[in-house]
Amino acid sequence: MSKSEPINIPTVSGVVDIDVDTAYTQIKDMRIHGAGRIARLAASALKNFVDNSKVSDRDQFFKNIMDSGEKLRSARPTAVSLPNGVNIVLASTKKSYNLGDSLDDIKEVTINAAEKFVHDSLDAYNKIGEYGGKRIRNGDTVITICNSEAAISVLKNAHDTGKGIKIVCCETRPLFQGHKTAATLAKHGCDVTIIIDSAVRKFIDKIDRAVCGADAVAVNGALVNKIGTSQLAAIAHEARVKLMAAAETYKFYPDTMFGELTPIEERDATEVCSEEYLKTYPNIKVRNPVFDVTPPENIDVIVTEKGIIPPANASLIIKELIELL
Ligand code: RI2
Repeated sequence: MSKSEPINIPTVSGVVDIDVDTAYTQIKDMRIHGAGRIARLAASALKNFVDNSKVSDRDQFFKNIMDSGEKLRSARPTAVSLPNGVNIVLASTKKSYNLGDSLDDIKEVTINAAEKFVHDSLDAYNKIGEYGGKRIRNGDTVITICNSEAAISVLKNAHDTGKGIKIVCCETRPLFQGHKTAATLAKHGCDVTIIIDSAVRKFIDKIDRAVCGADAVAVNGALVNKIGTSQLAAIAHEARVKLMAAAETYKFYPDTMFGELTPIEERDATEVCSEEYLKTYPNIKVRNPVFDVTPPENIDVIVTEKGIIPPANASLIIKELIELL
């Protein structure tokens, strides 16, 4: 993906027919990206695994599907939606297996759990859009970063309810996912302007609200999202512009309650500089972290499908999530 490639606008898809290895590769190579999309793809791959399994021994089936879950979880390290999605589906599988259910019953339970996860994930966008959209005022100019379907849902809702908003999209180097967001919103009829990431402070006095997505929310309410989000949040905070993070509840990170930190993915140098440039200057080092951490004091609210919470209440969502897993 580069700024010169045609823009492939991502869609909010339901259950798709994809095997575990292909889903793993597509997520790892970012051919499918976005925290919600990769979680749904992983759930779809687990359903596909069940549909195509020829194994007749229930213990062997259980081992194989757990291994598939492990593989899918490892495709990308930061977006906690991926392990949460896999774990939510496999929690049903485990429960059924431990109850001594037949192989057919374990399979049915797993398929139902995968379909439910995808359905609930898509449903969450509507609720997040509705709740978040209410916090956007008539005539607001709203800035966003990267390509978050949850944030886009908020922006579409505000547009559709006739608030006459204007939207500014940070282009989001190095993969320019902001161009996708701009294209999606422009196709929806919104007034959209793209700016380069380093122009945020220059334009902040024209901005009324900021809205972004989430790859992970920690127990202290800190937000892990696309690189540049913490910079946007700091600039917004300085200018007294409120930042709303849009995050389905499966993007909250249970392990942070027990002391773990969110690992930050670092990707290849060729996403930042061309191969030719890197070959010409082999002594130049390139760093390419994909996410950063926004402290809770720079976040106004987090909008989830269960309602809007202040960052300080993240632990309540995490406690509920732990009960599901
Ligand atoms: P939705 C993306 O990561 C962005 O950081 C975005 O804000 C987040 O996932 C959430 O996206 P990447 O996969 O789930 O593009 O709201 O690296 O679509």
